[in-house]
Amino acid sequence: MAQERQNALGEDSLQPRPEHKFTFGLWTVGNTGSDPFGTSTRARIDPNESVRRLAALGAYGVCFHDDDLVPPGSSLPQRDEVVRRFRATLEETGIVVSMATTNLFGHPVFKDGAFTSNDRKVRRYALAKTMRAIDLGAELGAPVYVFWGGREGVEAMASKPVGDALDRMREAMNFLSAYIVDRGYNMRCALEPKPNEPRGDAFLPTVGHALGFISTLDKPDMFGVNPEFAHETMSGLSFYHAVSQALWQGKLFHIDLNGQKIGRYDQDLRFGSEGIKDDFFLVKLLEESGYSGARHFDAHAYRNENPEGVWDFAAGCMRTYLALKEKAHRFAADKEIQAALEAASVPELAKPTVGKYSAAAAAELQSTAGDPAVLADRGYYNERLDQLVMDLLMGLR
Ligand SMILES: [Mn+2]
Repeated sequence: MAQERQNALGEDSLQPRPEHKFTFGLWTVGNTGSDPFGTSTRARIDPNESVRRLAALGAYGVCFHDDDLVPPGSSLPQRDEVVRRFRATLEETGIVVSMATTNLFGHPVFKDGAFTSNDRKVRRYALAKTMRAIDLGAELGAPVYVFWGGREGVEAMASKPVGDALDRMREAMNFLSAYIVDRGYNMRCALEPKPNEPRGDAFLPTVGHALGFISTLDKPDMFGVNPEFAHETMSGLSFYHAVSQALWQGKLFHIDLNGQKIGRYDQDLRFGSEGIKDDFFLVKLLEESGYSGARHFDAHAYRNENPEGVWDFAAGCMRTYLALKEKAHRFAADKEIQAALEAASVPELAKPTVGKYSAAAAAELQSTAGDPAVLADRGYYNERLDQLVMDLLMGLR
């Protein structure tokens, strides 16, 4: 088996390396296990310790909310000292900052929302906090800034007209993207949809909603999406389809990988621990699409793990990704699978149906469109194809 796992470079293909671009949020490995029903089960990890442990495992980068790195309430000299130490750790380990974001959900001030709070003073505070967090991200070289609207939502329907809330969200995005340009930061923005939790209903609940919203912004080219496996799956939607369309529209700026059972609360499980077939097609898609961004694991260790279990969790995310990447190579090289794709007419879907409209093309189409009874007579051999995929994933081929 060990022999089979050697890749073309002669290195163990399951060993994470920086060029795989695996990244973790400081809040992911730093998760202390607290949940709505119980307190922390693990101590907070110093961000510098997280960077060193992740570097030792072969990760590429880390990302953070402003408050993950700089404890809230820090004085300016304290903030600068935290940043100086963190930068030294990044230089020592070669780990990069791959993304930055703002905590606009933890403090009680955001209980009614941040950019969409009904209180204008809260909205202005949220913008000011975000500008400082963008400065922090830029200072440490983050190429992507993520907006997850943690508290941007509502329970009492009468309390928040959705159109007004979307106006305020758009105003915030326009203001902050102009700020990034004004400061000369080389940074793109990614919206992270989620259907609910912690709010009863969240604004921009799915990737589709976010893509539609982006087209209304002042600088739509600066904005893409940061889809998350758990969030799309909570909606009962296919994450693979969401990512496929984001790529198709040139809008996949970042991605949050994890595990989630359908219809549950946001579980943020280890990547690959749920939905292995979805994960296979997702990894295949990312690896074959030319996507060059971070493979970010927005997940955390089970609450019953001790501090060592956190690093088992992190290693497991990367190991499963690399194993599925190898399965994708085998899928492409497997002659029987390629023949099954041919039998299912997969290559034919990539061919234009009729091409650009002309009167002549329309007339030609009408005279040659065929007999539906004849066209209906064929099979598409999807059962055989799907079983070959299952056999591949189960290690039977
Ligand atoms: Mn996320």
